[in-house]
Amino acid sequence: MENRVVRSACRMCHGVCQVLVHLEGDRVVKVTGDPDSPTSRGYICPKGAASPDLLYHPDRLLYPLRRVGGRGEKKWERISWEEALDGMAARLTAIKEESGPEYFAMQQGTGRPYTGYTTRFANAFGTPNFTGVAHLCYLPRWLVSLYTLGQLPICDIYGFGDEYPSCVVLWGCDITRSGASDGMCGGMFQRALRRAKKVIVVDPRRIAAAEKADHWLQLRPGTDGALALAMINTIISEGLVDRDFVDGYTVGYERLVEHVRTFTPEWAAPITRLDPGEIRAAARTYAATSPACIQWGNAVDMSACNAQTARSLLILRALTGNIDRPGGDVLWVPPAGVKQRSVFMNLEVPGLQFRPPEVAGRALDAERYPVCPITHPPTFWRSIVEGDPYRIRAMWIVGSNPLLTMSNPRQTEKALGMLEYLVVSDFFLTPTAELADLVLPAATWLEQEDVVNLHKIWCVLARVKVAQEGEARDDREVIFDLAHRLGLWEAFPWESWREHLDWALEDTGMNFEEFCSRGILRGEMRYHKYREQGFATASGKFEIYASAMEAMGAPPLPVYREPPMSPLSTPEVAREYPLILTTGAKIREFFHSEGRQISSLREKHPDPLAEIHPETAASLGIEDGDWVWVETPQDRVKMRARLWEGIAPDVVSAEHGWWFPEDEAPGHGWHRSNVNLLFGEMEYDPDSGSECLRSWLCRIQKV
Ligand SMILES: Nc1nc2c(c(=O)[nH]1)N[C@H]1C(S)=C(S)[C@@H](COP(=O)(O)OP(=O)(O)OC[C@H]3O[C@@H](n4cnc5c(=O)[nH]c(N)nc54)[C@H](O)[C@@H]3O)O[C@H]1N2
Ligand SMILES: Nc1nc2c(c(=O)[nH]1)N[C@H]1C(S)=C(S)[C@@H](COP(=O)(O)OP(=O)(O)OC[C@H]3O[C@@H](n4cnc5c(=O)[nH]c(N)nc54)[C@H](O)[C@@H]3O)O[C@H]1N2
Ligand code: SF4
Ligand SMILES: [Mo]
Repeated sequence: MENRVVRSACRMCHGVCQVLVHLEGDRVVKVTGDPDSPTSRGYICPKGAASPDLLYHPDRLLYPLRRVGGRGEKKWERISWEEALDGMAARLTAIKEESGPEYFAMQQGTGRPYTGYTTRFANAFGTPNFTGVAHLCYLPRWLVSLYTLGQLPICDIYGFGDEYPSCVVLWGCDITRSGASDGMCGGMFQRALRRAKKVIVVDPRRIAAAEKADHWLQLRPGTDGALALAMINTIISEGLVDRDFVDGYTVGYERLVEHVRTFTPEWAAPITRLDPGEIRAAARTYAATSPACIQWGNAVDMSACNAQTARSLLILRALTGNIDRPGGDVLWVPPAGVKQRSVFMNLEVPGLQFRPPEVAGRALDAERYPVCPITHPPTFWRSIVEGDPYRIRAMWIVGSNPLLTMSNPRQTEKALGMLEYLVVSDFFLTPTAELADLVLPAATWLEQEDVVNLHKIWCVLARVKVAQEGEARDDREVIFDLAHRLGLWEAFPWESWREHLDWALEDTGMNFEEFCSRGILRGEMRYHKYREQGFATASGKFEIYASAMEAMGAPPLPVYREPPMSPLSTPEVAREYPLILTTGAKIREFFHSEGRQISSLREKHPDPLAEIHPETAASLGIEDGDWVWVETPQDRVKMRARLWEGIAPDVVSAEHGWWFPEDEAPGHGWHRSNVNLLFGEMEYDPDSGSECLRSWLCRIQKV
């Protein structure tokens, strides 16, 4: 048997690492890090190494299945792709003709290879109802970046400008544990941390980077907005502002000075529970050590003021002159000639806009959240249950498991049961997929070819198809085929996926095969671009005072809002539920609700964990490893206690995404340890509609 090694790009998470795929004959036997990769330099995490276990997993969906019994009765028949897609096209056409395109909805989960193609399909079909998780993951940060400076700033850790960050801030982000996020590799970030003179960590948990940090700000969960404002206040009042940048390239500074006058560290101290001196010291370090970059994370996205907090963090970068300078937070230049398909880079390409204006008025969430790029999920699911303003009839979920990954899942379950027609594309029969009428088997990254660009921006990577199990298909081929059956050629003018890839590369002078032999194409980075071309905003400046936010009815200068359930906002609830709950810090071995059936990963992390301070545990008679109930006014779930002094005595951190593939179908015990059951209807962030998943109230009891 011939042994080969193929260079490709991993996609067991958002995907940034270039890897080597080792084959014996046709069989993938191993995946290892690629030492020559500029994006990852040989790094691989446990999920990446487990890729062959996903590819060959015996439970994988390999053929389209049609439901034959009652919903959730687990009776299926295998059908051909022809039959599956013909049937789907017929149902969607009938619904469109009888009721209108808005009676069909789509959902996707986190960013995946097909991001941009699902929205393109929804737009082309004509439905404004596209939902998912974008309101509480990454998109609020990205959107306010567009409104503030025209592009998302990203940490410059690669040394392209011969400088590395002297100060690194990790704000609600634990990238060295998770492996990767938002297009950055944890291994590369570890190098940046080692090289930095100063490290600042903002996290209620003592993450690995906090151990050696110069400042670890262990704030009360959900209060990042107050801390950021107090740091802005300090930098202004102590004269640490980079005047050249602020005077030359921003608007609204004077109004900001007035606005933050009362947001002193003394104001923030009782909110964040940090010492005013600690806040001042961290602000001074950040402002005085340059270049500095802020690696911000998902914790910023899930509060009562996520867009506002993100705005404050953008303003901190501008006040200190760290925007688009080497070693700071930069605006990447994408590789020349590659047609940018990423939603994060190119808004011109049809389908990359989340809601076409001509159908926006028929969306289910008429009273929109201004910074919510999708149909607001809680409003969406409620509208199905209540049939108000109308009840959608059909839905296609591509790669999401909302029963596990979204708040208030009992309502979601009810809603899914009320649909006339549900299609789910996935690798496995998850608790969500089990409720479908039709399930479509998706190809893993080892079965796909791609010009990988989502999230990274400064480069594109080659992904090479090396395997094919059963009839699993690339979701994008499925979207193309269905679109063509529906006559949507204008939005999908390519006969095949490969033709599309060749099209995306045509201006580089390479076809897909030639690109694969190169493996990576990089943009030619230039810094300080704003000096010649300004910023891509209405004023051409960095908008400290954001006119775009104002136009949408959102505060144009950043504010802080207290979580709707907290010791300060609901002291009466806090008497019965005295602990502060944060959920969903990412697990190294799993991607959200994925991977629980992969034994090489599950062995390393067998049970759902809730972290509790040893003193708190002792007062409740709980020992390390005990099963406990984590309970909120909404519901309770069972988790294993992990005692840890790296968390404050009144804070609990619980993992998300837990179901038990080894348990009986249907359901696989999804009610047992699913933290999202703990969150029901609530007061959502008025800008983004985000749920407050990082700061709620709970109590703990031994099972
Ligand atoms: N309480 C709480 N809840 C959270 C979070 C939290 O911090 N706290 N985090 C939130 C965040 S940040 C996010 S992004 C969401 C994630 O939410 P989801 O994206 O819904 O979560 P996943 O479990 O990653 O994915 C769901 C399904 O997609 C399938 N899948 C994976 N890749 C593919 C593919 O290429 N094609 C197809 N068709 N299917 C695929 C998987 O098998 C899995 O069953 O969860 C959110 N949920
Ligand atoms: N292994 C693995 N990697 C992943 C994922 C995965 O599921 N598994 N998911 C991917 C996705 S979709 C995302 S969005 C990213 C997210 O990855 P990150 O951006 O790193 O975010 P999280 O891991 O969700 O949370 C980071 C930190 O936030 C802290 N935290 C909790 N509450 C608060 C708070 O109120 N304020 C502050 N400042 N910090 C708080 C937690 O203690 C945790 O250490 O990871 C991606 N990478
Ligand atoms: S961090 Fe993500 S891209 Fe890198 S090896 Fe792990 S799963 Fe793959
Ligand atoms: Mo996410």
